[in-house]
Amino acid sequence: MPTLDELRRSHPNIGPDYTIPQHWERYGAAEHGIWRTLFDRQARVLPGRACREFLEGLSKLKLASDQIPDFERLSEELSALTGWRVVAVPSLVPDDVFFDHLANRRFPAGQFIRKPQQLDYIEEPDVFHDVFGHVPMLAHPVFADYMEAYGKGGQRALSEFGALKNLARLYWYTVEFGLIESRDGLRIYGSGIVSSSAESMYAVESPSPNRIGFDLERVMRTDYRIDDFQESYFVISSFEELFAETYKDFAALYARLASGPGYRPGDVLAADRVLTRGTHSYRAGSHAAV
Ligand code: HBI
Ligand code: FE
Repeated sequence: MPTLDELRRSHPNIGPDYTIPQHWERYGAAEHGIWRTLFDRQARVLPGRACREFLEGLSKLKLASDQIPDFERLSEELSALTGWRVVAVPSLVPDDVFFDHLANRRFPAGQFIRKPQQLDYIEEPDVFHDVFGHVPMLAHPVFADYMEAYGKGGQRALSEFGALKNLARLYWYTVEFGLIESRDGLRIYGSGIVSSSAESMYAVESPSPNRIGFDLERVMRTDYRIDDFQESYFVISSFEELFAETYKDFAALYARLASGPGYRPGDVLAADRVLTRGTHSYRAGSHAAV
């Protein structure tokens, strides 16, 4: 990740909190066109796959295909619903900066949009992943509280050895790649899935991945892969359950996690509540410590 001084060369107005002006007026037709292409593709894929709360967030915030959203106007809509705002950042920001934003109900969103040759995969979060993928769920009051609590938990985890790795896994398997068992069936709420058309189909329909009932300690012991579709998804029953399971002091949990097994992304354990066992899953055991 570049330092603040390095970023200052391309973003002279960057603040100590890594925020930059969005400069909405500087996006060109080609950039709005990439947003439109991605938005329209997801609008076809997500009905029947994304959860109701995500789709309601999109419509409550009036997110639309025609152009990249103006963060000021979006923040006005969002703050009226849950008190969250969206601020622009160049891309990834350091962990302490990221957590400080979340703890104060500000979502840092990448200002740039991917290039036409990167429609299906980018390494750093852009405005489409961050705004289309993350912001709709922030219009949901319980999820909005969960994200603030995650930020506050992150600030505490920074001072505890090893805890950040465990907490990042929670973020990965919920905020980024979470599934929910709704009354209508299995649905997506994770931003990394809803912002990807191929993974939206894969996560809900493919026989390949495991789909396992969410368990906090199990998730925190499980490595994840960043370079391919997930081998396992963890499935919550409700956002209220997710919040209740995680809104606690993690001190005792972190102490337990300092020893005991760690799991590979594809492992399936005897204790797991398995919703669907993937066709590629390992019969697993534990390997190295977390
Ligand atoms: N910065 N902009 C941005 N977006 C992220 O999702 C993000 C980040 N910095 C750190 C980070 N995520 C993670 O390492 C933490 O959730 C652990
Ligand atoms: Fe993300």
